[in-house]
Amino acid sequence: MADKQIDPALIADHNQNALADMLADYDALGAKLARQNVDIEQLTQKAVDFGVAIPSWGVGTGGTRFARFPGLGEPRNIYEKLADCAVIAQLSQATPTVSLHIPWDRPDDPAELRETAASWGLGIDAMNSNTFQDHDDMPLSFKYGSLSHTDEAVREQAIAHNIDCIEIGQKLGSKALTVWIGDGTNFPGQQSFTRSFERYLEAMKKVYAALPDDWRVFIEHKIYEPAFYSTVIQDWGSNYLAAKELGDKAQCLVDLGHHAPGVNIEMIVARLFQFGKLGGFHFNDSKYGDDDLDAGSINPYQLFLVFNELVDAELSNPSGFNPAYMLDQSHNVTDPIESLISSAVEVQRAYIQALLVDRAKLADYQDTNDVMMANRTLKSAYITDVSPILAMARHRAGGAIDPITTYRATGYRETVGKQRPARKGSGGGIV
Ligand code: LRH
Ligand code: MN
Ligand code: MN
Repeated sequence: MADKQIDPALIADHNQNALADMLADYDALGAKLARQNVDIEQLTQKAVDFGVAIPSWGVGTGGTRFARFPGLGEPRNIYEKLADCAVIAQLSQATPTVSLHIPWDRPDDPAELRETAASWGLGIDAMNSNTFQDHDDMPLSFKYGSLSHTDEAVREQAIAHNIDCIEIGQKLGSKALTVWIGDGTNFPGQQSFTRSFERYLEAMKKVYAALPDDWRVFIEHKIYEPAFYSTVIQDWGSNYLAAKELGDKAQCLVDLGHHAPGVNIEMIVARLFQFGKLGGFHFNDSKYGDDDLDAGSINPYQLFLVFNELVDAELSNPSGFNPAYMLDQSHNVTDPIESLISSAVEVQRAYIQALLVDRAKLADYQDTNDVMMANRTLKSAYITDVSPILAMARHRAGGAIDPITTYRATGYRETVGKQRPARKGSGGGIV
């Protein structure tokens, strides 16, 4: 039995107040769905089974690369980050795991960290390596790149760091390494596109060789930033080529904020899955670039369309379907616990809405080129308010019917505010 961060009696109290309305809404939705031959109970079970990992760095309020605005009770170490993640998990019942970033979360005693996480009912998701900044304990600088650096000694330092992340991850029970590099150039002519990619591949082969049999490595692409002219792994094309070159354990990770505005991300998802290379996601939302805003806050239709492809993929090839779902967000204008709860719920919502798509009808409309009805089929799933299903799933799993209101009532933020004095700082770091 896991320890609880929030008193279950307080959650039960709040749920009691919200229960009658929730049940009425659930029954009404159940009746409506039954008329479409959809069993609401099956959807509720899918919502109960759904999980998305919390990024450890998301519970801080570091925020932008321009400045830090420390929030009340900001976690100061990985244990405090896990405590906040446990609150999110308990209230939302949708975030069973935490994704760690090294060196930010380097544990002194991995076995103890694993136990602490488990005591709160949390598992450890993918390990994220970091060669986009210099480390105090490393002699060489990543200023001009890491895995693709011109200097072999820097590349070896970056390889060793990635292998270190795998080794820490093994002790924590993780099964995946996510590699995002900031390597690239700011000026035309600064580097050779071809030779940089060759050096990257050669280095990644060494990281790949260190992967345990049951691990995967997720390669994350990003169009630009911190490099503004060219980036070594800039899009899904380079990502796919790298993953293909490395082998079956290498797959592509899609961070929703890492594409040019207007790019059809859902189509990238379909292509990667079709060719066995869809590894996972960093869910977030954005208006302009890698804004790292809450999932579903700017373009919820895009999130739904991504899940529409995922549900389609799962139905077409269930045995080949195993993408890792993570959030990746970090900003500084909301309480991060509230934002992460909200994102988890929005990702879960998109999944349930996508399950509502009448796929047999859609395929018919597609085959007969009935464009209007094909589009309406998607839209009718998207405009269905599945909130009662999400609320019921939380309730049944021991979470909160209304997680953000319940969170506010716990006074958790005020309590940790007293226990964790604020840290001042100037740089935010590039996330
Ligand atoms: C890069 C990124 C990547 C990093 C994280 C902190 O922009 O999305 O996933 O590991 O931010
Ligand atoms: Mn990311
Ligand atoms: Mn990013």
